[in-house]
Amino acid sequence: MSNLKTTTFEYGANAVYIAEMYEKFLQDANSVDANWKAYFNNFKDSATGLTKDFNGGAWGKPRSKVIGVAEAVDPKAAAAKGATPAPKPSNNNISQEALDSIHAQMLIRAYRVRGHMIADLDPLGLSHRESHPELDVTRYGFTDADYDKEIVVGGWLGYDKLTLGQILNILKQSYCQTFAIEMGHIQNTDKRDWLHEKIESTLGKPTLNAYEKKQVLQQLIETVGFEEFLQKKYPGTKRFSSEGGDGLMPALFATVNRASQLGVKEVVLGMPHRGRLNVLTAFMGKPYVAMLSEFNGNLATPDNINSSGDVKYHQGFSSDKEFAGNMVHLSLTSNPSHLEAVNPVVAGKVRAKQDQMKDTSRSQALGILLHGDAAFCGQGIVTETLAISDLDDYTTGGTVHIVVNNQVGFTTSPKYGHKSPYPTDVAMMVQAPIFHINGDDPEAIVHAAHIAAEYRAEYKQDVVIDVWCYRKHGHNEGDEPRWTQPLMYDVIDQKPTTREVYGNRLVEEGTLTAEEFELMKQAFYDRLEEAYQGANSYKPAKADMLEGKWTGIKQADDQATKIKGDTSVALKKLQQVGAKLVALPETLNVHKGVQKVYDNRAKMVETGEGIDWAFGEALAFGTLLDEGRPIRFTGQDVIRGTFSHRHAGVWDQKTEEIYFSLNNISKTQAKSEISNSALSEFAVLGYEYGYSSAEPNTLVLWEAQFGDFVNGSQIIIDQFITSAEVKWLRMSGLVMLLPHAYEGQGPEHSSARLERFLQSCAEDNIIVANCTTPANYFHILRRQLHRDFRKPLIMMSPKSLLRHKLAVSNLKDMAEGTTFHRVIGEVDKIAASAKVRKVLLCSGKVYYDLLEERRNRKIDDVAIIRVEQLYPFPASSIADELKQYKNAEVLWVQEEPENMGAWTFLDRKLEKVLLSVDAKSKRPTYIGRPEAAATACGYMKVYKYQQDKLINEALA
Ligand SMILES: Cc1ncc(C[n+]2csc(CCOP(=O)(O)OP(=O)(O)O)c2C)c(N)n1
Repeated sequence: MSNLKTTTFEYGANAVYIAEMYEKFLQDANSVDANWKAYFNNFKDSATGLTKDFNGGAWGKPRSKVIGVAEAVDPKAAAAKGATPAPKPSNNNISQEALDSIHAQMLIRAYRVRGHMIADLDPLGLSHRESHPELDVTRYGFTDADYDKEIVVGGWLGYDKLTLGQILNILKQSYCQTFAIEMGHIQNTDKRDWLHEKIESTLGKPTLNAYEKKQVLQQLIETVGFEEFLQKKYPGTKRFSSEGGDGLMPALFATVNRASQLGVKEVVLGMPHRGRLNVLTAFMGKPYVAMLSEFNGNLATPDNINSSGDVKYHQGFSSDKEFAGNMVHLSLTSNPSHLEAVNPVVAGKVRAKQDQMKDTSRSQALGILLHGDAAFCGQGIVTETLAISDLDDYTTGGTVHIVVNNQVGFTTSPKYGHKSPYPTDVAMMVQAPIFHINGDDPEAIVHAAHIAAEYRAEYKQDVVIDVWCYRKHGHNEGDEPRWTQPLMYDVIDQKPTTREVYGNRLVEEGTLTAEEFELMKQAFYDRLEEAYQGANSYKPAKADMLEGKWTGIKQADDQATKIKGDTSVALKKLQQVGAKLVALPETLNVHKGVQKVYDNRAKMVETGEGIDWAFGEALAFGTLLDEGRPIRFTGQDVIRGTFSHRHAGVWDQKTEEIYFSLNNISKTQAKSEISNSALSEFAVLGYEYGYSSAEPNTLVLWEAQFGDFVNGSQIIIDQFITSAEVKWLRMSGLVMLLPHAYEGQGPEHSSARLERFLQSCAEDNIIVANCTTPANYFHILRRQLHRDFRKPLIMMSPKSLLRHKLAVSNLKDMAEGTTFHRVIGEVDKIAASAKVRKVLLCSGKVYYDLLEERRNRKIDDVAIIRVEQLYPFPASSIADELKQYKNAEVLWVQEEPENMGAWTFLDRKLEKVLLSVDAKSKRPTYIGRPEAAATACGYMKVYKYQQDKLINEALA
């Protein structure tokens, strides 16, 4: 005890801290925490008060010297010497009453910050929650004898004075029972004060009336009852039961109830496997009969829908449901097994809904994410999504996170996953309040959920509710958990369900009778039995994929992707939009270099010629905006453009304000949101995908800094972008711009791994293109919104071509009568087709290398055909071209190594085309770099040698 005394409040640094705070208070009373303010106010004028004490009283020195004293005390040196207690300063001038009061304040602060460390959180009682030294009253100069002593608390919770015993009682009830909170990491005083007030004024408990308590019990009855029913009827079938973690259901209901009272009309949810079947039914309202029909092995979608489907515990669902008397649209996002990958997708969807509702205060659409404890602390996407959660262009006004902390991940105990007591520390990075709740106390869960929803509504930031629970069975119902957690399961085996725990509690307190409890359980069981009887004859209702915002959009049939779409724009309109795009306000202080770019663009508009890639893109955007179709475009450095080519926004050189001419085309235009993203691929791409999956009428684009970095978001590509439509009947018109070309910049600045996208191509799932002209780029961008279906577009986009003198188009290539070309045939005047010796098929930048060299060498018997769209594979257009050159040798030329690029995707397809046109050449010949492990070499000299070689071979 004497050692503790050395750091008690009235010594050293704490004294300085309080003196400084008092100084701050004297300068501006509002600059200190509300409790301190009340406290200082209370004492300021008193004869024994702090004004005197701090201005030459207890410590007897003005502020600057107090700091000097603090600096003179070297805690490290003191520790080395054996930590002899510092001499106690004289308290001659500070009254015992004032000291007690200050000590009590320190104690209150300690409980607010550390109270969770001794809270009763583990329903299994296995985690050893020790007492915490900072919560020991002796540390603050009190002894057991002081419990009845009255202490001035300066208006805290409306009291002037409370006994130490009363103070401790309030603090323990508020912070140390089944409800606890971590908030010491929140730096904003208002937010902390808000939380203190909410929690202390309620002593950490909600006031629920009998009806509300029965509702909570009903939720548990449905959750536990459904799992028990499934276990009985389908023993051994994988369902990732919620049992042990059933508190997730009151958490969801309470969050949405309170959120709906605060104005939320749409909720987008994301969650993993655990408890999902229950969330789908009991919370989302998917009929039990539909779920049981799937358990019987029937399809989840009607027969006429083209879907390869997914397992039950990945399925999404939407419904309209009443919460606390308010209608709320719920949407549970389909998700893959890949834990946490759905997080940014949900956030992007929420943002899209907010934009649709013009909900700029972000109070009408809310995201709720459920997490497993192991996944939440382990998966990097959690961090990335949190990191973007409060950025202007990504915020959704706060996500409510519910961690179903069952204290195990598959077979792995928490000690292998995180060192701290909680799996939630990652959320501290955004200063989210983190509630820790004992999952066996549903009322504590409800309380946390209410406060979380209120906090989110008030501060528009993320909040975390960590529900400590357990997993009744193994990872799935067929798994034996006792192999790896034998002691834990000894305890779990003895545990009554949360339903029994809470039901019995309500019976004991007289809220309902034991018979009523039994009847409630039986009634639900009867409901399930009825659904079970109907499950075999159940026919799934029509798929909901094309309702609401998607009305008018169709699922593409196998011919649909051949439709060109009306992508041309009248020349006059192009000139008019172009003129607006190049006009910069006179008051804008434009950088010389940027002015030159805009002057050049002005010339392009004037002459209608020489339109480069960036301006072709601007015209596509501008004309879509002019038609009332919004643009959302993000990625790293996209405003200026990685290659200094885009300059979509122009920075005022004096104010750093950014001017977007795209938003100044006309009064009736739609708005573009073009913004530089955080340095993330995984979360940002996931977010933009999510946005596009909720909004079919906005052109949503994401650009990688270099295409090479796209693999940081591989899960989003594999699990969502390329497969969501067939798995979950969810479309997206997202555009991915991936700078890709071999230009001697080394293995990480050359390849967007085109081959990987092509390998994923089937069932017309995505569009993969590598275009060569600004006009074709213009058309393919516009085509994204000008067809009646949506498909993700993966664009290999250019680097050196951005400034290539040949890679230009004319306005008339975008005007009346023009369209996107999936294949572009020979453009030069070469020998008659019968005399053509070789046909070079290629895609992207290598085309210009071949063209220039062919012109240099004045070769006229080699034709070059560009495949601008690689997938859906334009077999008939290629055939039309090849028909002209039936006697020629046909080569596929690429820059990538033979095991990369388009070659392995195309060779068999080209073979079929050659067969179909009865060409002499039966197979295409490969020209390109030899197979390689690294995408590209690291030496310019080697690059040039390789590049010359492949061009030589092609033209030989
Ligand atoms: C990204 C990813 N890696 C690995 C897995 C395999 N896996 C499925 S569940 C699971 C354990 C999850 O533990 P936790 O997050 O605590 O959730 P719980 O199953 O305990 O509810 C693992 C490792 C996965 N689904 N996703």
